[in-house]
Amino acid sequence: MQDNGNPDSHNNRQPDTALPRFAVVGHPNKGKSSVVATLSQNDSIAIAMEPGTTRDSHRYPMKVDDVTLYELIDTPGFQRPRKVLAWLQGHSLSASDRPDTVAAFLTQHADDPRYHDECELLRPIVDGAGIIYVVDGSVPYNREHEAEMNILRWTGRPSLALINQIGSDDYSADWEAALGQYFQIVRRFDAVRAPFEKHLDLLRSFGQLAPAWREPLDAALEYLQALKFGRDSQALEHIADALIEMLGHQETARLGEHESASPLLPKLRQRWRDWQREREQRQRRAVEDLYQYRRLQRQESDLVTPDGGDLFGERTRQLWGISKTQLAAAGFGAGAVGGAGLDAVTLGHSLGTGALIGGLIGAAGSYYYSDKLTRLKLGPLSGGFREAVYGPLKDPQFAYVVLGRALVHWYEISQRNHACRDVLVVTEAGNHWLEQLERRDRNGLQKSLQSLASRRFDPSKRQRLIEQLELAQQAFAQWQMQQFQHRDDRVHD
Ligand SMILES: Nc1nc2c(ncn2[C@@H]2O[C@H](COP(=O)(O)OP(=O)(O)OP(=O)(O)O)[C@@H](O)[C@H]2O)c(=O)[nH]1
Ligand SMILES: [Mg+2]
Repeated sequence: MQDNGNPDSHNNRQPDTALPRFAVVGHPNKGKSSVVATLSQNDSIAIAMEPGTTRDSHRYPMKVDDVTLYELIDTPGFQRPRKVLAWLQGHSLSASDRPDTVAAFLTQHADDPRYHDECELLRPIVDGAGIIYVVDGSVPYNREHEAEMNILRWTGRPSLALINQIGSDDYSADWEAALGQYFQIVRRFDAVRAPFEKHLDLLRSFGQLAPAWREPLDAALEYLQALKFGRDSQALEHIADALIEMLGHQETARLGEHESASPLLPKLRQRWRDWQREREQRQRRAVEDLYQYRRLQRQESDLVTPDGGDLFGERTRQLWGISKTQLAAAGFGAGAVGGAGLDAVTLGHSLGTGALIGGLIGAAGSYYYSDKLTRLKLGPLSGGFREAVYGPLKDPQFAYVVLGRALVHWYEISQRNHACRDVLVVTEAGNHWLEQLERRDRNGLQKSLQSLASRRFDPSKRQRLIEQLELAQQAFAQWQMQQFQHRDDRVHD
């Protein structure tokens, strides 16, 4: 699997001319480290509001299966560009010696603390890296940047400019006009929010910069696409295993012959819920590891919903459970709603399984995860004790809550960029994601989920469950895209 490892000092590297290498440079605090974090898929890189966060250059390889696809070099920002340019101009005789003059500048100023940052950022370029120049398109263009752009042009290295968008104002057209005069390619790229397809587009652009990089970058594109596909499907395995364990889980305790069972019930229920919460966390960590989020756990321990996001919260049920109306809208079948009493819904008939699936789906909150659905079961007396068993929970809402929360977490993680430091937030939805599933697939999923809670899980069914979850995953991603579209439309109205 991928191993980004720790950054190494570029001084230790063996030159490898075929490996595409890019030094990400620019003014302080314009998102250079964010670009590096996103493109090297490494969330351990320091990103901060304060200028001067990055003090030394570091290499960050993008590796898949021990193959380094390309390398990003994070650098400090320019500090004295005008002075450096003046020095270069004073030491150059003609345009043909400009790259050598930049190299001479480095040799002469290697130990000069005034030019520490310029030496750090120029050295990898002189050593053969391409240039990614990052500017902030949300602030007006100013001439201060021209000294920086001139110095970069003097290196003679392949170069590309990225217009990053840190704030909400948009001056990118002015930037484009200016940057176009200095750089071979100019692209807009939001380091924090650009979707994965944009990362791939950017790699394609890099391939245009130097013929020697085209082939390795085409290969990199294929690797990255395969990596994403592989991660999405491994995430499903983690979700399937969590569902199997969570829906089938039981807590047990021993009960003396004359002991009353009633005090045991709240105790076992608490234990059961704690176990479920812990198991869900484990599943989330597994998915985060898969996508190389190593720091997320500490910074953002949980998905945030208005009620704090607890697995057993009322709000959680409303978000991810299925209501009667949604069931009807989703076409679980005529007769799925009503007919079995005021709040009770019998799904068995409409799904053609012949089994009672629903119980009390969509019922008032009091029925949700209630003892009406999960009582304490007592085993036979043996040696003066009985076994008291709590679980599995028969409420079918629970399966949809667990699945919905797992899918939204997966979606947020799989879409996230490694530069993002925001808290994960779950958005509310008007309709239900299940509506995106074909009716046949919805029923198949329902059957599988039901079997998880009703008896010991037959391991030969795991593969089938994963196939159903794959459809659910696609439906969920489609639904999320529609939600975003819907929200964007509202913002622009
Ligand atoms: N909204 C938004 N914020 C960004 C983006 N890129 C950077 N930022 C924010 O801008 C600040 C600076 O980002 P860094 O990536 O640390 O910038 P830098 O150029 O490496 O900064 P120095 O190392 O200090 O020179 C951070 O607070 C980032 O979260 C972006 O694309 N969108
Ligand atoms: Mg930085």
